[in-house]
Amino acid sequence: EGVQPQEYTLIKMKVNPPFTGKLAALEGKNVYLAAATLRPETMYGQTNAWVLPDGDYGAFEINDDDVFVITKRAAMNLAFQGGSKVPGKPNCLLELKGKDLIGVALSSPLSVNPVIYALPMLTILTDKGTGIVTSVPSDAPDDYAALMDLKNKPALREKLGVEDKWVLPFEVVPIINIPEFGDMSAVKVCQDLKIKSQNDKDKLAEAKRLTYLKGFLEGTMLVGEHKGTKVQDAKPLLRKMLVANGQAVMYSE
Ligand code: A2H
Repeated sequence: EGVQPQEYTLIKMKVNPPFTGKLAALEGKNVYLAAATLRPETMYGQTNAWVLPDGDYGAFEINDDDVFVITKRAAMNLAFQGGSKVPGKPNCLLELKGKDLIGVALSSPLSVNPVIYALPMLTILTDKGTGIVTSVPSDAPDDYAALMDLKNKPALREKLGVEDKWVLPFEVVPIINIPEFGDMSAVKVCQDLKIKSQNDKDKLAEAKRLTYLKGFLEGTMLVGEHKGTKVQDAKPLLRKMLVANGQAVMYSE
């Protein structure tokens, strides 16, 4: 972890009923996969959520209404930031593996896709954020590479227990223009660098380096209520709106 605290927005991706498998124990509760993002203004382009299949997660009581599925480590941090009934003491209702979450249907704030699914990503770190990542393949090279892995490799879908209908209907959504990279910067940079999979670590780091700062400084919103405004202006407004509407909470570590 860095020296400076990182401020994330936790996006509340609501689990849609019916609750099946292990999640059945949570039936009747407001359960969310809480995804840590630095880019709340990109939420229009969500196509899925990412979980680590072998990762350890829990369903934690955040307050009287909400249950968040996150890592234990994140629940502990959140419990010191107002995200628990008893300060500093997270209450785990149910332990889960990432595998238990694959295929769960979600409604996520701002997404142009009304229903998206939790899918496996093998490069998720369990010591960063919540261990849940929301996927915006238009603007995040990691997300684009991992989505293409699942779309283009039926054997990988089979191995990871991913059904076609959770992946194949979802197209990359143009949401931000960056003059140098067009309307889907992650797609362009992944293609330019010939990134072949989510495991192309060095190339993905380079892709992120190329797009990240430019997106913030030179990006313009193509969609939503701040269409036409700069990313750097839209970002704080959308973050504030999501938090005020109860669709997100702030989290730092
Ligand atoms: B970002 P930083 Cl559109 N493991 O959100 C791996 N990656 C994780 C993670 C974890 N445990 N937790 C969060 N992340 C991702 C959106 C996005 C992000 C866009 C573009 C770039 C981007 C949609 N995915 O991040 O190391 C999340 O993906 C580029 C770095 O703390 C989060 O923001 O800087 C970002 O990494 C946080 O990474």
